[in-house]
Amino acid sequence: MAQVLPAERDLRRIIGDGEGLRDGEVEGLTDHDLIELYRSLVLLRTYDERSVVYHSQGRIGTYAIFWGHEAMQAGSVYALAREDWIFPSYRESAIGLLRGMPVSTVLSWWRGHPAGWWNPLEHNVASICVPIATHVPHAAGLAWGKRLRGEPACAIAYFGDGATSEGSFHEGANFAAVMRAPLVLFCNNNQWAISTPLSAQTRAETLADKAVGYGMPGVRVDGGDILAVYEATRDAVARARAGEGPTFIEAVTYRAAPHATADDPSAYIDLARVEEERQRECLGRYEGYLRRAGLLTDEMAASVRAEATQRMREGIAAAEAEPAADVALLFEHAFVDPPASFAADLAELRRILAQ
Ligand SMILES: Cc1ncc(C[n+]2csc(CCOP(=O)(O)OP(=O)(O)O)c2C)c(N)n1
Ligand SMILES: [Mg+2]
Repeated sequence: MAQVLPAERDLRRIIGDGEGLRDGEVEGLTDHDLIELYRSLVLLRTYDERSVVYHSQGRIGTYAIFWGHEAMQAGSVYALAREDWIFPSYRESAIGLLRGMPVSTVLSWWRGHPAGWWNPLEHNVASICVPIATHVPHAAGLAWGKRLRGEPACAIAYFGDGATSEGSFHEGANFAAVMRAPLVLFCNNNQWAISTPLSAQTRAETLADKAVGYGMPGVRVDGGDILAVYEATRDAVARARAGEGPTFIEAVTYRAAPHATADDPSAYIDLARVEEERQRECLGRYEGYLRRAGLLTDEMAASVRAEATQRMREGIAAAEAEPAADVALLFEHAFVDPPASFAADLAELRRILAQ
């Protein structure tokens, strides 16, 4: 039966600190892989920073910032195969970019425009889930379906520390374990659920301990270490493909940005602690690792960043070029046989909007 061994309570880590703590290596990763991981990290960081600017310019709506969470997203996605399914929460809104989704699609989602809806089959990326943890049973069901069909694909569901207190998390995790569904439960433990700290969320010593109750392995990893995240996810995916069922990964970090653009954390957070975390952010740590390994120069870093910025510029321009959606959309797709009143309601709405 699964147990969280005391040794597993320590955070898995690969990246050193450039001083006393030595850099490790991940077996099987080539220099090319290390640079691809870097590109993903920069793309997500650039997406996030630009989105905060676009929000302040009134070009996108309320936005859930993921600054400092990029290593968890880029590292874990790199461990997946193209046929594996990704179930994101709002915190991973741009994760589809790592599967080739256009920037304009994700920005359109944050603009509340239908161009932001995508067909999940196109990239094997499910819709962005906002109701906390409700996608965990969906991911478990899809993974179980893959197993029943004898297909090798697995699924990964992303959620936060707060989500582990939700009924849907429990249902999904238990179901996946009982059915030995090929699922990776990826918890971004940023230690806050808006203003609720982890200490008020659970009495468990670690979130990974919860895995024991479901009979699955629980692993704790440094969420700011892209290589450790990659390795932990690769192990979990290998278990899933081998028919051994789900794994719970607790990636530990600290939320160093507001929950969203509508939040003011100064009302509840220790800003000195936030500043400390910002100094340890994941992109800088990985750049340090690559530089120490002789794989990254200033010119390369600047060109990867410029390429990502250019993609964002083109993405926002394309999103803003979308014609406004027709209001008929409000009435469509709700009923197979729409009530007769809909036609009159739509006519009324058009009349008001035309005024
Ligand atoms: C079912 C449900 N309840 C409440 C909310 C409101 N809400 C939005 S984000 C959030 C906090 C979630 O925290 P966590 O799971 O730690 O994820 P994080 O935002 O830190 O990534 C809450 C309670 C919601 N979206 N869905
Ligand atoms: Mg959280």
